[in-house]
Amino acid sequence: MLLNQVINQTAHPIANTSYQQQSKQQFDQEGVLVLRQFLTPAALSAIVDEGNNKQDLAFYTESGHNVYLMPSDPLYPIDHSRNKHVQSSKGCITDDQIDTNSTLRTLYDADELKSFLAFVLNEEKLHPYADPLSSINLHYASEGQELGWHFDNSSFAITLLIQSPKAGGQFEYVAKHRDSGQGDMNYEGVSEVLSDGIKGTKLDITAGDLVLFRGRDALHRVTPTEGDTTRMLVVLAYNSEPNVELSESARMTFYGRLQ
Ligand SMILES: O=C(O)CCC(=O)C(=O)O
Ligand SMILES: [Fe+2]
Repeated sequence: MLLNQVINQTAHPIANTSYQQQSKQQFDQEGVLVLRQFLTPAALSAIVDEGNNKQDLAFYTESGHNVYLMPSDPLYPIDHSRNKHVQSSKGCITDDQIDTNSTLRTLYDADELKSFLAFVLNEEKLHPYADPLSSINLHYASEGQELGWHFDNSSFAITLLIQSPKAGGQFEYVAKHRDSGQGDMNYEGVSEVLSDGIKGTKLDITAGDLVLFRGRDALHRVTPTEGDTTRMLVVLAYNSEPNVELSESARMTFYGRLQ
């Protein structure tokens, strides 16, 4: 499939300067940008097919972790927001399992998309991961599976919702909930979210939407899938520097293997 058959460029003219500037301005203000119906119906349907065909290859993980995705700190109690555990469970297929001629690869590799995203993210250039697993991931959340509250390790995330469950599977976030660049942990604010004192904003997205967010500073979660339709979501992962591999510990946790 050609790029102009993959991206709905009528709604999202990513090569257009004023569209780029308007997108960047919105992203800077909100910390989140949703490009609704970014994929054409044909591209979405091809990706749904690939997702369904590959679901039995998925590696499933279930873990308890703190919101910082870091080893616990013995200086704080176990129920302090620094250490408090939340649960995450999901299945995942990795870049090496995505077809060479996949629509996802056409999208991921496209210079037009990388330039657009780099502009919005205020990065010079975007690079793929140097390891064979981490660039394109397809996540599966079947009934009861969820992602607990967390801050990502990477500074930005690009996701594409491929299939919504019948209910649940709701992405919720609290934008700009800390300033990690300044070493800010915001234990108070995290504690308020964990105790439901601060509610996350629900992002109302449907299959085919692209979402860009600053996951290192936005606290976010995905509520449990309800019903027998699996939530499918693609993560397009890039780096601001070339030749970066995802850490071995993260690869073992998420994929169960290094290559
Ligand atoms: O599934 C989503 O919508 C978000 C995924 C996410 O937060 C992550 O993979 O870190
Ligand atoms: Fe995340």
